[in-house]
Amino acid sequence: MSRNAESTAFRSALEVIRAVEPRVADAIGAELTDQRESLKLIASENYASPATLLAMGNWFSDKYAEGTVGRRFYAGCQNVDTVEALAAEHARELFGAAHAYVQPHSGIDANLVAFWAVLADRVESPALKKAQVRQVNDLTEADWFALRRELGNQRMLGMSLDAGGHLTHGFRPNISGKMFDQRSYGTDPATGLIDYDRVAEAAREFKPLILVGGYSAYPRKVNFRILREIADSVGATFMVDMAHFAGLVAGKVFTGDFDPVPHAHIVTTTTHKSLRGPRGGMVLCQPELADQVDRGCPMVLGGPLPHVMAAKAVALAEARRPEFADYAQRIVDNAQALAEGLSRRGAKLVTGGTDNHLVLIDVSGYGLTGRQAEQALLDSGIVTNRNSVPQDPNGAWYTSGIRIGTPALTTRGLGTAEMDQTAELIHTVLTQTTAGANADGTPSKAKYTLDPALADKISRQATDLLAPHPLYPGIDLS
Ligand code: DSN
Repeated sequence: MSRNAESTAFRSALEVIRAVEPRVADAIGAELTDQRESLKLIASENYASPATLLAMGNWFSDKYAEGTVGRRFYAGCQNVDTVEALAAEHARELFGAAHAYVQPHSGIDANLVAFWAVLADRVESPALKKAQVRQVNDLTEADWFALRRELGNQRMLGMSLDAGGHLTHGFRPNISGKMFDQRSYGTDPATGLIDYDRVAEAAREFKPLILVGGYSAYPRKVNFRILREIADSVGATFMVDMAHFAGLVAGKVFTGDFDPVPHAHIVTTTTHKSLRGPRGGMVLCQPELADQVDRGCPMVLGGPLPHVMAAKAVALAEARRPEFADYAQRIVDNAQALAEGLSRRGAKLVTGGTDNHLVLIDVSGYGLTGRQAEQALLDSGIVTNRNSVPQDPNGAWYTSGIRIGTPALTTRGLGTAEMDQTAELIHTVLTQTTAGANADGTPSKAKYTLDPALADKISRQATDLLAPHPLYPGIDLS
């Protein structure tokens, strides 16, 4: 692709936008500058290709397409059918999945579709059957009570939020914790690792309808074969949320016991994290759940986003290329180099290291909360996010951890030597930041002191580190 074509496409788009609302065009331009200049270490972010971005900016956005390919509630969906079928085909081929549903707008939406599908498939209910065949108007008062009871009393066992699970894996205040009677499994306090015997014990006691595997902040591989055996031993449906590590599955870095697709009944993901596609979600499943999954819209989701499905098709086609496997391996090599560099300098890491794309620093070792560390790093041009660590004494708002990940910097082309330099920058900021105090002298969980001259110096060093690896080198908006 000629660089000229990319520049022309984005420049022209901004010119058209600027003619209507120049402040939006300016903000889009400013976002590119910010992304180019910051050391982006947010483990769940990435940079989609220009082709993926452009596939979203068009008239597919204007089309309603409730239903699925060939079975729509609106006329004129032939072109939406083309892109949805292509995205699903690429997803099936890439992951070796029996069925792919590419409509979810986000990872949370994908999880809700999965919960719906499992409930609809597993919960025997005449009332539910009526609801599914769209005889909702025929439901009696007694049917409605039955529906609520039958759908509302099911159990979910997932990884706890502070151990690295996601909000939607049964965190009590989340919708998943309201839909299901929930229990969570954590990690071994000594090693920080999942203790599969404890998961099996919890499953035997609790007898969940759904066992959820997967995480947002666990820096290790998960053995999905063992989790499936646990699910089978109690008759649970095994669901995996692979949103964070889908790129590592796609790139065949996680294979065998560590690839969830052959082991789980149903797998959900986002498409924009390590998979490097557009912002969105997706569900892969075994054939027996396919019909229910395909009812995601309109049973759970609003109208699909055809422009995003077009971009999913483009990104998934990219992920099927051999170079994506190389990219996925480099993500992990970089994360391990970053972990090693931090550890060598004295940082305390949850589980002591990583074998995926993310590293979790326990910043209590620096005398800071996650919030103080996140802000001090941001002042220094390093973008991360605070995150709970297992058994976190500071809760989910202030936290005691910083989660960092390598998918974005790896896309820019940074390698292991630069990860060591990144570790040095992070360690310097965290050692030079001191926790502040409240007006009454008590320790503050938010205030901190960092010499602005040092923050500026680190920021310049971060920019220097990025300079040889320009973001979107083919796009010149000047
Ligand atoms: N927000 C995503 C993350 O940062 O991990 C999960 O939903």
